[in-house]
Amino acid sequence: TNAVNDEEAAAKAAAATLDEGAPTIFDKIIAKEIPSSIVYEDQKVLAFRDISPQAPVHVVIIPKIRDGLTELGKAEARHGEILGQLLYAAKIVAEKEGVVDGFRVVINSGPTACQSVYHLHLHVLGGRQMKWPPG
Ligand code: D5M
Repeated sequence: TNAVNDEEAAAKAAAATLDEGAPTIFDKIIAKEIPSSIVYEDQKVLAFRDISPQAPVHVVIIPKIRDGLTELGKAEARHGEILGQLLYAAKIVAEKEGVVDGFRVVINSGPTACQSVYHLHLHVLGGRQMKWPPG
């Protein structure tokens, strides 16, 4: 469909202009320079509602400090702790959102996976029956 093609085109454009040091829209969300609907926050991570929800519950979880983690495919051993914290935050968010009995966590890494923001993030999706394969 066109929607899928648009997503792919946007992801490729984002990757083509990717500068590892460049700030992303998520830096503005962290700095509260643009509004977001925050559902959970602690010292290390921030969780807010996705602007384009793909399920009744769709929350994005990010590390407050990117530290080179533009995408999961760039992770190094030193990122292990924050990666674990992000995954645990996904469970906290699922609980807060009332979907802990059935939810999905997605990480898109790179243009082939349609990543569009190069600041590592988890998607927490729930509130409806999920399908497999995810597409
Ligand atoms: O996911 C990037 C996600 O980020 C995508 O689902 C939209 C979301 N997004 C982008 N800008 C915003 C703002 N301003 N608020 C909330 N959510 C936002 P990816 O896996 O890179 O495709």
